[in-house]
Amino acid sequence: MTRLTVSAMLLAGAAAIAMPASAKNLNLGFTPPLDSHYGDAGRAFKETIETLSGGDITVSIKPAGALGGERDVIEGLQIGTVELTISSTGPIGNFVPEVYALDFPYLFNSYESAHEILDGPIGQEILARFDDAGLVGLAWSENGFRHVTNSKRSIAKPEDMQGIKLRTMENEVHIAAFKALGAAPTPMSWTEVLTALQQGTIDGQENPEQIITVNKMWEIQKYATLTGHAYSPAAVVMSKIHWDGLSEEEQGWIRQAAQAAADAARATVAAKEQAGVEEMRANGMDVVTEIDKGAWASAVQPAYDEYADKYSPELLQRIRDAQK
Ligand code: EAX
Repeated sequence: MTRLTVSAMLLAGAAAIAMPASAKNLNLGFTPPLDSHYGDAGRAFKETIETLSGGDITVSIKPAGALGGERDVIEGLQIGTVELTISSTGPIGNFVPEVYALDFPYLFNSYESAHEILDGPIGQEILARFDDAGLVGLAWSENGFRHVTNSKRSIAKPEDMQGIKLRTMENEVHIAAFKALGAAPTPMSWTEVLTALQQGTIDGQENPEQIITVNKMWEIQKYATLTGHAYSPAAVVMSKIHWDGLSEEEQGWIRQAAQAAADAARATVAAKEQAGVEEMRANGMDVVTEIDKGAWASAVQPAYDEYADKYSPELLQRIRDAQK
């Protein structure tokens, strides 16, 4: 046996002695960079759970798509290869159909009403449905109100979207909405978007201001339009396989950490969104801020006509009624 093997075994033995028997390390993946509202949420989660557990539970943050796109990571949670994620709801409807009720365009009137609804009975009922998919929906973090960027032209009216090759999330309600606007929606994982924009295989994409600024999208997108066409929650989700391996006390700590993550993301968006629009302009983007939201909402109505009855129409109606 070589000296190297012996020292490696001694190191491994020492590490095992140093880590308490109940020690658990959880990987937490998301697609935005660490310097983002998702990163702030991830750090809040990590700090909270490591404090509450006295270090028995540690978290390894895996930003910028390190564990794959959002859909891949959700599949990883289902089979237990990944423990945790903070994921926009975009692809989640494919696993938990009730989540589609949150992705309809121009559904939420404001951040305040979105938070109130998501943290109230409706949002909690939807989180409870994650169980059916081998997932544990822990809390509603935040991505933000989504806006359109593109490299072709300044867009102000719905008809300006005609023919724009626009990347969408893998979300059939969003695909239907941009088809109704006359665009050519192209669903793909976020991990492919920046390259596709650089290569010109797509003309544009749609995301909240924070995603636009933290990815310095002015380097590859000349135009932005603050359409605010959909509010994007971000779910804090755990693999049920790993959740079931936790004690009740540890599960309580995980829930507290998830809410701390959600609060951190919302605080970052509230603090940075307006300055972010100025940053987009300062970096040369042509930003259209005033649009006729009524005209845009009417133009995407076919998405409701096609999907409102398909995915938990009762939830969708309750969300609309709660904002009257
Ligand atoms: O990192 O796929 C998307 O557009 C989502 O907004 C994602 O969180 C971006």
